[in-house]
Amino acid sequence: MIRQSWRPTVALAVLLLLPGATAVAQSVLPKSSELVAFMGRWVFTTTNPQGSQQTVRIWDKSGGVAAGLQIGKLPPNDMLNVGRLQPSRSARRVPAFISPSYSTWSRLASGQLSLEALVSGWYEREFGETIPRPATFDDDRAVDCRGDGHLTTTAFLRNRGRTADVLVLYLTRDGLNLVKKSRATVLVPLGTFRVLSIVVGHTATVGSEPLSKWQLAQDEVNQQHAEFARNRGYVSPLVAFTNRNLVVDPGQFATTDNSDAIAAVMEAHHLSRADYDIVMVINIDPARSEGGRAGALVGLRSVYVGNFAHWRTALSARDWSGIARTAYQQLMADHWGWQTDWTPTCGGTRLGYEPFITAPRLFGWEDVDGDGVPEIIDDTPYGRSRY
Ligand SMILES: [Ca+2]
Repeated sequence: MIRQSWRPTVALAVLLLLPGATAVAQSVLPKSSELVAFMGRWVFTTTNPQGSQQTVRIWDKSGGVAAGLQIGKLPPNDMLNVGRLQPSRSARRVPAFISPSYSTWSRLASGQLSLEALVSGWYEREFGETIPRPATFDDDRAVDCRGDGHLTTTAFLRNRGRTADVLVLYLTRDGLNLVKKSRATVLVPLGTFRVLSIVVGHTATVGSEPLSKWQLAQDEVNQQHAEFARNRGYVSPLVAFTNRNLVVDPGQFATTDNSDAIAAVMEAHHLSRADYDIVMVINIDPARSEGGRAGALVGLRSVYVGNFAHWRTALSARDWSGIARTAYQQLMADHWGWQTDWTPTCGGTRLGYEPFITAPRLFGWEDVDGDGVPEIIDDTPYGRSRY
Protein backbone atom coordinates (compact mmCIF):
# COMPACT_ATOMS: atom_id res chain seq x y z
CA MET A 1 0.00 0.00 0.00
CA ILE A 2 1.37 3.37 -0.96
CA ARG A 3 0.28 6.60 0.64
CA GLN A 4 0.74 9.78 -1.31
CA SER A 5 -0.64 13.25 -1.57
CA TRP A 6 -3.10 13.96 -4.38
CA ARG A 7 -0.67 15.41 -6.90
CA PRO A 8 1.21 14.54 -8.96
CA THR A 9 1.15 10.76 -8.78
CA VAL A 10 -2.59 10.55 -8.79
CA ALA A 11 -2.62 12.33 -12.11
CA LEU A 12 -1.31 9.22 -13.77
CA ALA A 13 -3.98 7.10 -12.20
CA VAL A 14 -6.58 9.65 -13.21
CA LEU A 15 -5.35 9.53 -16.78
CA LEU A 16 -5.97 5.81 -16.74
CA LEU A 17 -9.42 6.26 -15.32
CA LEU A 18 -10.97 9.02 -17.34
CA PRO A 19 -12.59 8.41 -20.71
CA GLY A 20 -11.41 11.65 -22.27
CA ALA A 21 -7.85 10.81 -21.38
CA THR A 22 -7.56 7.40 -22.95
CA ALA A 23 -5.99 8.73 -26.10
CA VAL A 24 -3.42 10.79 -24.29
CA ALA A 25 -0.89 8.02 -23.98
CA GLN A 26 -1.68 6.32 -27.27
CA SER A 27 -4.46 6.19 -29.76
CA VAL A 28 -4.79 2.46 -29.02
CA LEU A 29 -6.21 0.62 -26.07
CA PRO A 30 -3.60 -0.20 -23.47
CA LYS A 31 -2.70 -3.80 -22.73
CA SER A 32 -2.30 -4.87 -19.16
CA SER A 33 1.25 -5.99 -19.89
CA GLU A 34 2.18 -2.39 -20.72
CA LEU A 35 0.93 -1.11 -17.40
CA VAL A 36 2.37 -3.64 -15.01
CA ALA A 37 4.07 -0.90 -13.04
CA PHE A 38 0.73 0.69 -12.25
CA MET A 39 -1.21 -2.46 -11.39
CA GLY A 40 -2.39 -2.78 -7.87
CA ARG A 41 -4.08 -0.75 -5.20
CA TRP A 42 -3.14 2.88 -4.71
CA VAL A 43 -4.30 4.82 -1.71
CA PHE A 44 -4.18 8.61 -1.74
CA THR A 45 -4.83 11.09 0.97
CA THR A 46 -5.93 14.39 -0.48
CA THR A 47 -4.95 17.81 0.77
CA ASN A 48 -8.20 19.34 -0.50
CA PRO A 49 -10.48 18.27 1.01
CA GLN A 50 -8.05 17.73 3.86
CA GLY A 51 -7.49 14.10 4.79
CA SER A 52 -9.95 12.49 2.40
CA GLN A 53 -8.81 8.99 1.52
CA GLN A 54 -9.39 7.61 -1.95
CA THR A 55 -8.34 4.28 -3.35
CA VAL A 56 -7.64 3.57 -7.00
CA ARG A 57 -7.34 -0.06 -8.03
CA ILE A 58 -5.97 -1.10 -11.41
CA TRP A 59 -5.97 -4.69 -12.54
CA ASP A 60 -5.78 -7.02 -15.49
CA LYS A 61 -9.04 -8.00 -17.06
CA SER A 62 -8.66 -10.53 -19.86
CA GLY A 63 -5.52 -8.84 -21.11
CA GLY A 64 -7.08 -5.38 -20.94
CA VAL A 65 -7.02 -2.93 -18.09
CA ALA A 66 -9.77 -2.33 -15.58
CA ALA A 67 -9.86 0.30 -12.88
CA GLY A 68 -12.00 1.19 -9.94
CA LEU A 69 -12.31 3.99 -7.43
CA GLN A 70 -13.19 3.84 -3.77
CA ILE A 71 -13.93 7.04 -1.90
CA GLY A 72 -13.38 6.83 1.82
CA LYS A 73 -15.16 3.84 3.28
CA LEU A 74 -17.85 3.75 0.60
CA PRO A 75 -18.06 0.54 -1.41
CA PRO A 76 -15.58 0.52 -4.30
CA ASN A 77 -17.02 1.65 -7.59
CA ASP A 78 -15.66 0.02 -10.73
CA MET A 79 -17.18 2.80 -12.74
CA LEU A 80 -14.91 2.73 -15.75
CA ASN A 81 -13.61 -0.26 -17.55
CA VAL A 82 -10.57 1.12 -19.30
CA GLY A 83 -10.39 -1.90 -21.59
CA ARG A 84 -13.71 -0.99 -23.22
CA LEU A 85 -13.04 2.65 -23.84
CA GLN A 86 -12.58 3.97 -27.35
CA PRO A 87 -9.85 6.49 -28.14
CA SER A 88 -11.24 9.97 -28.45
CA ARG A 89 -10.28 12.11 -31.43
CA SER A 90 -10.67 15.18 -29.34
CA ALA A 91 -8.18 14.19 -26.68
CA ARG A 92 -5.09 13.78 -28.80
CA ARG A 93 -3.68 16.99 -27.43
CA VAL A 94 -2.35 16.40 -23.94
CA PRO A 95 -4.79 17.95 -21.48
CA ALA A 96 -4.02 19.37 -18.11
CA PHE A 97 -4.51 16.98 -15.26
CA ILE A 98 -7.90 17.05 -13.67
CA SER A 99 -8.04 17.71 -9.97
CA PRO A 100 -11.63 16.94 -9.10
CA SER A 101 -13.00 17.73 -5.71
CA TYR A 102 -14.32 15.04 -3.42
CA SER A 103 -17.90 15.88 -4.33
CA THR A 104 -17.13 15.81 -8.04
CA TRP A 105 -15.73 12.35 -7.72
CA SER A 106 -18.59 11.01 -5.69
CA ARG A 107 -21.22 12.54 -7.95
CA LEU A 108 -19.40 11.36 -11.05
CA ALA A 109 -19.24 7.90 -9.58
CA SER A 110 -22.97 7.88 -8.96
CA GLY A 111 -23.76 9.33 -12.39
CA GLN A 112 -25.42 12.45 -10.98
CA LEU A 113 -23.18 15.04 -12.54
CA SER A 114 -24.38 16.68 -15.76
CA LEU A 115 -22.04 18.12 -18.35
CA GLU A 116 -23.33 21.59 -17.43
CA ALA A 117 -22.44 21.01 -13.78
CA LEU A 118 -18.98 19.81 -14.78
CA VAL A 119 -18.39 22.91 -16.91
CA SER A 120 -19.67 25.11 -14.12
CA GLY A 121 -17.25 23.40 -11.75
CA TRP A 122 -14.33 24.24 -14.01
CA TYR A 123 -15.21 27.95 -13.89
CA GLU A 124 -15.27 27.80 -10.11
CA ARG A 125 -12.00 25.93 -9.92
CA GLU A 126 -10.01 27.76 -12.59
CA PHE A 127 -11.31 31.31 -12.22
CA GLY A 128 -13.08 31.38 -8.87
CA GLU A 129 -16.23 32.56 -10.68
CA THR A 130 -19.73 31.21 -10.30
CA ILE A 131 -21.20 30.44 -13.72
CA PRO A 132 -24.19 28.20 -13.01
CA ARG A 133 -25.49 28.07 -16.59
CA PRO A 134 -22.49 28.33 -18.88
CA ALA A 135 -22.60 29.01 -22.62
CA THR A 136 -21.02 26.06 -24.36
CA PHE A 137 -20.27 25.10 -27.92
CA ASP A 138 -19.81 21.40 -28.50
CA ASP A 139 -20.16 20.29 -32.09
CA ASP A 140 -18.45 17.09 -33.24
CA ARG A 141 -17.91 18.65 -36.67
CA ALA A 142 -15.81 21.45 -35.18
CA VAL A 143 -12.34 19.98 -35.64
CA ASP A 144 -9.18 21.40 -37.12
CA CYS A 145 -7.30 19.80 -40.00
CA ARG A 146 -5.62 17.36 -37.61
CA GLY A 147 -9.01 16.18 -36.41
CA ASP A 148 -8.66 17.86 -33.02
CA GLY A 149 -11.63 19.53 -31.39
CA HIS A 150 -12.96 20.34 -27.96
CA LEU A 151 -15.86 21.75 -26.03
CA THR A 152 -15.58 25.54 -25.83
CA THR A 153 -17.23 27.61 -23.14
CA THR A 154 -17.02 31.37 -22.67
CA ALA A 155 -18.40 33.82 -20.13
CA PHE A 156 -18.41 37.59 -20.61
CA LEU A 157 -18.40 39.37 -17.26
CA ARG A 158 -18.99 43.02 -17.99
CA ASN A 159 -17.00 45.79 -16.36
CA ARG A 160 -17.89 49.43 -16.16
CA GLY A 161 -17.77 51.10 -19.55
CA ARG A 162 -17.38 49.07 -22.66
CA THR A 163 -15.04 46.32 -21.55
CA ALA A 164 -15.66 42.85 -20.25
CA ASP A 165 -13.56 40.07 -18.80
CA VAL A 166 -13.98 37.08 -21.05
CA LEU A 167 -13.30 33.73 -19.44
CA VAL A 168 -12.56 30.93 -21.89
CA LEU A 169 -12.21 27.22 -21.25
CA TYR A 170 -11.53 24.41 -23.69
CA LEU A 171 -12.50 21.04 -22.27
CA THR A 172 -12.56 17.54 -23.65
CA ARG A 173 -16.06 16.84 -24.88
CA ASP A 174 -16.90 14.74 -21.82
CA GLY A 175 -16.16 17.80 -19.67
CA LEU A 176 -13.60 15.91 -17.59
CA ASN A 177 -10.32 17.35 -18.82
CA LEU A 178 -9.13 20.91 -19.14
CA VAL A 179 -7.33 21.55 -22.44
CA LYS A 180 -6.77 25.31 -22.24
CA LYS A 181 -7.97 28.33 -20.33
CA SER A 182 -7.63 32.09 -20.70
CA ARG A 183 -8.97 35.27 -19.19
CA ALA A 184 -8.69 38.66 -20.88
CA THR A 185 -10.17 42.11 -20.72
CA VAL A 186 -11.75 42.89 -24.07
CA LEU A 187 -14.16 45.21 -25.82
CA VAL A 188 -17.65 44.00 -24.99
CA PRO A 189 -19.38 42.66 -28.12
CA LEU A 190 -22.37 44.88 -27.67
CA GLY A 191 -23.71 48.24 -28.77
CA THR A 192 -23.05 50.68 -31.54
CA PHE A 193 -19.47 50.95 -32.71
CA ARG A 194 -18.48 54.24 -34.34
CA VAL A 195 -16.13 53.40 -37.18
CA LEU A 196 -13.86 55.71 -39.10
CA SER A 197 -13.37 53.72 -42.29
CA ILE A 198 -10.57 54.78 -44.62
CA VAL A 199 -10.56 53.23 -48.07
CA VAL A 200 -7.28 53.59 -49.90
CA GLY A 201 -8.10 54.60 -53.49
CA HIS A 202 -6.35 51.98 -55.59
CA THR A 203 -8.45 52.45 -58.73
CA ALA A 204 -7.44 49.09 -60.27
CA THR A 205 -9.26 47.23 -57.48
CA VAL A 206 -11.70 49.57 -55.73
CA GLY A 207 -12.55 51.70 -58.79
CA SER A 208 -13.04 55.45 -58.95
CA GLU A 209 -16.07 55.51 -56.63
CA PRO A 210 -15.42 52.80 -54.07
CA LEU A 211 -17.85 54.06 -51.44
CA SER A 212 -20.98 53.16 -53.39
CA LYS A 213 -20.15 49.47 -53.17
CA TRP A 214 -18.42 49.62 -49.81
CA GLN A 215 -21.47 51.17 -48.14
CA LEU A 216 -23.69 48.39 -49.48
CA ALA A 217 -21.34 45.83 -47.96
CA GLN A 218 -21.32 47.74 -44.66
CA ASP A 219 -25.12 47.87 -44.67
CA GLU A 220 -25.17 44.13 -45.22
CA VAL A 221 -23.24 43.61 -41.96
CA ASN A 222 -25.74 45.70 -40.00
CA GLN A 223 -28.58 43.79 -41.65
CA GLN A 224 -27.02 40.52 -40.53
CA HIS A 225 -27.05 41.67 -36.92
CA ALA A 226 -30.58 43.01 -37.31
CA GLU A 227 -31.82 39.76 -38.80
CA PHE A 228 -30.20 37.75 -36.01
CA ALA A 229 -31.95 39.93 -33.42
CA ARG A 230 -35.27 39.73 -35.25
CA ASN A 231 -35.12 35.94 -35.47
CA ARG A 232 -34.67 35.70 -31.72
CA GLY A 233 -37.28 38.27 -30.84
CA TYR A 234 -34.91 40.91 -29.51
CA VAL A 235 -36.23 44.47 -29.64
CA SER A 236 -33.09 45.76 -31.35
CA PRO A 237 -29.79 44.44 -32.71
CA LEU A 238 -27.14 43.72 -30.10
CA VAL A 239 -24.40 45.04 -32.38
CA ALA A 240 -24.47 47.84 -34.95
CA PHE A 241 -21.89 49.93 -36.76
CA THR A 242 -22.07 53.56 -37.78
CA ASN A 243 -19.53 54.37 -40.45
CA ARG A 244 -17.82 57.54 -41.51
CA ASN A 245 -16.17 56.69 -44.81
CA LEU A 246 -13.24 58.43 -46.45
CA VAL A 247 -11.30 57.67 -49.61
CA VAL A 248 -7.65 58.65 -49.53
CA ASP A 249 -4.88 58.85 -52.07
CA PRO A 250 -2.73 55.70 -52.21
CA GLY A 251 0.37 57.83 -51.94
CA GLN A 252 -0.53 58.60 -48.33
CA PHE A 253 -0.53 54.88 -47.49
CA ALA A 254 2.67 53.73 -49.11
CA THR A 255 3.42 51.81 -45.93
CA THR A 256 0.87 49.74 -44.05
CA ASP A 257 -0.48 50.50 -40.60
CA ASN A 258 0.65 54.08 -41.02
CA SER A 259 -0.44 55.98 -37.94
CA ASP A 260 1.03 59.23 -39.25
CA ALA A 261 -0.98 58.97 -42.47
CA ILE A 262 -4.19 58.30 -40.52
CA ALA A 263 -3.48 61.21 -38.19
CA ALA A 264 -2.89 63.47 -41.20
CA VAL A 265 -6.16 62.37 -42.82
CA MET A 266 -8.07 62.99 -39.61
CA GLU A 267 -6.54 66.41 -39.22
CA ALA A 268 -7.30 67.33 -42.83
CA HIS A 269 -10.96 66.39 -42.30
CA HIS A 270 -11.15 67.95 -38.82
CA LEU A 271 -11.98 64.60 -37.26
CA SER A 272 -11.52 63.90 -33.56
CA ARG A 273 -10.48 60.56 -32.12
CA ALA A 274 -13.05 61.01 -29.39
CA ASP A 275 -15.79 60.53 -31.97
CA TYR A 276 -14.71 57.02 -32.93
CA ASP A 277 -14.34 53.61 -31.33
CA ILE A 278 -12.57 51.97 -34.25
CA VAL A 279 -10.35 53.17 -37.06
CA MET A 280 -10.46 50.92 -40.10
CA VAL A 281 -8.16 50.93 -43.11
CA ILE A 282 -9.17 49.08 -46.29
CA ASN A 283 -6.05 48.87 -48.38
CA ILE A 284 -6.64 46.61 -51.38
CA ASP A 285 -3.31 47.36 -53.04
CA PRO A 286 -3.03 45.35 -56.29
CA ALA A 287 0.76 45.37 -55.91
CA ARG A 288 0.83 43.92 -52.39
CA SER A 289 -0.79 40.73 -51.09
CA GLU A 290 -1.25 40.78 -47.34
CA GLY A 291 -3.67 39.71 -44.68
CA GLY A 292 -5.62 41.72 -42.16
CA ARG A 293 -5.06 42.42 -38.50
CA ALA A 294 -6.64 43.98 -35.49
CA GLY A 295 -4.53 46.28 -33.37
CA ALA A 296 -4.23 49.89 -32.30
CA LEU A 297 -3.54 52.95 -34.43
CA VAL A 298 -3.61 56.64 -33.53
CA GLY A 299 -4.73 55.68 -30.03
CA LEU A 300 -7.82 53.84 -31.26
CA ARG A 301 -8.61 50.17 -31.67
CA SER A 302 -7.93 49.42 -35.32
CA VAL A 303 -8.84 47.03 -38.09
CA TYR A 304 -6.54 46.82 -41.09
CA VAL A 305 -7.58 44.84 -44.19
CA GLY A 306 -4.94 44.22 -46.84
CA ASN A 307 -5.30 42.55 -50.22
CA PHE A 308 -5.83 39.10 -48.71
CA ALA A 309 -7.25 37.55 -51.90
CA HIS A 310 -4.59 38.89 -54.27
CA TRP A 311 -7.08 40.99 -56.25
CA ARG A 312 -5.66 42.66 -59.34
CA THR A 313 -8.84 43.85 -61.05
CA ALA A 314 -12.10 45.55 -60.12
CA LEU A 315 -13.76 44.12 -57.02
CA SER A 316 -17.23 42.58 -57.41
CA ALA A 317 -20.06 43.07 -54.93
CA ARG A 318 -19.22 39.62 -53.60
CA ASP A 319 -15.60 40.67 -53.08
CA TRP A 320 -16.73 43.74 -51.15
CA SER A 321 -18.93 41.50 -48.99
CA GLY A 322 -15.90 39.35 -48.26
CA ILE A 323 -13.89 42.42 -47.26
CA ALA A 324 -16.72 43.60 -45.00
CA ARG A 325 -17.00 40.20 -43.37
CA THR A 326 -13.23 40.16 -42.76
CA ALA A 327 -13.35 43.64 -41.26
CA TYR A 328 -16.61 43.63 -39.27
CA GLN A 329 -17.09 39.97 -38.37
CA GLN A 330 -13.58 38.57 -38.09
CA LEU A 331 -11.14 41.36 -37.19
CA MET A 332 -13.69 43.16 -35.01
CA ALA A 333 -14.16 39.85 -33.20
CA ASP A 334 -10.47 39.94 -32.28
CA HIS A 335 -11.27 43.03 -30.22
CA TRP A 336 -14.10 41.08 -28.57
CA GLY A 337 -11.68 38.38 -27.41
CA TRP A 338 -12.48 35.83 -30.09
CA GLN A 339 -9.87 33.20 -30.90
CA THR A 340 -9.83 31.10 -34.06
CA ASP A 341 -10.02 27.80 -32.22
CA TRP A 342 -13.15 28.64 -30.23
CA THR A 343 -14.85 26.75 -33.04
CA PRO A 344 -12.10 24.97 -34.97
CA THR A 345 -12.69 24.11 -38.61
CA CYS A 346 -10.67 22.76 -41.48
CA GLY A 347 -10.99 24.68 -44.72
CA GLY A 348 -14.53 25.54 -45.67
CA THR A 349 -16.46 23.58 -43.06
CA ARG A 350 -19.65 25.48 -42.27
CA LEU A 351 -21.08 25.00 -38.82
CA GLY A 352 -24.31 26.96 -39.20
CA TYR A 353 -23.51 30.27 -37.47
CA GLU A 354 -22.28 32.07 -40.59
CA PRO A 355 -21.96 34.96 -41.43
CA PHE A 356 -20.80 35.32 -37.83
CA ILE A 357 -17.27 34.21 -37.19
CA THR A 358 -18.22 31.89 -34.33
CA ALA A 359 -21.23 30.54 -32.48
CA PRO A 360 -23.24 33.60 -31.32
CA ARG A 361 -23.71 32.18 -27.83
CA LEU A 362 -19.94 32.40 -27.31
CA PHE A 363 -20.28 36.20 -27.64
CA GLY A 364 -23.18 36.21 -25.18
CA TRP A 365 -25.62 36.92 -27.98
CA GLU A 366 -28.04 34.17 -26.97
CA ASP A 367 -29.98 33.42 -23.84
CA VAL A 368 -28.49 30.34 -22.20
CA ASP A 369 -29.91 30.60 -18.68
CA GLY A 370 -33.55 30.57 -19.72
CA ASP A 371 -34.70 34.06 -18.65
CA GLY A 372 -35.20 35.23 -22.23
CA VAL A 373 -32.41 37.81 -22.07
CA PRO A 374 -29.21 37.26 -24.06
CA GLU A 375 -26.33 36.95 -21.61
CA ILE A 376 -24.40 39.97 -22.89
CA ILE A 377 -27.19 42.30 -21.70
CA ASP A 378 -28.46 40.07 -18.88
CA ASP A 379 -27.90 41.59 -15.44
CA THR A 380 -27.84 38.04 -14.09
CA PRO A 381 -25.78 36.48 -16.90
CA TYR A 382 -25.28 32.74 -17.06
CA GLY A 383 -27.66 32.23 -14.15
CA ARG A 384 -25.51 34.32 -11.79
CA SER A 385 -27.01 36.13 -8.83
CA ARG A 386 -27.58 39.85 -9.09
CA TYR A 387 -24.46 41.69 -8.05
CA1 LIG B 1 -30.23 35.12 -19.93
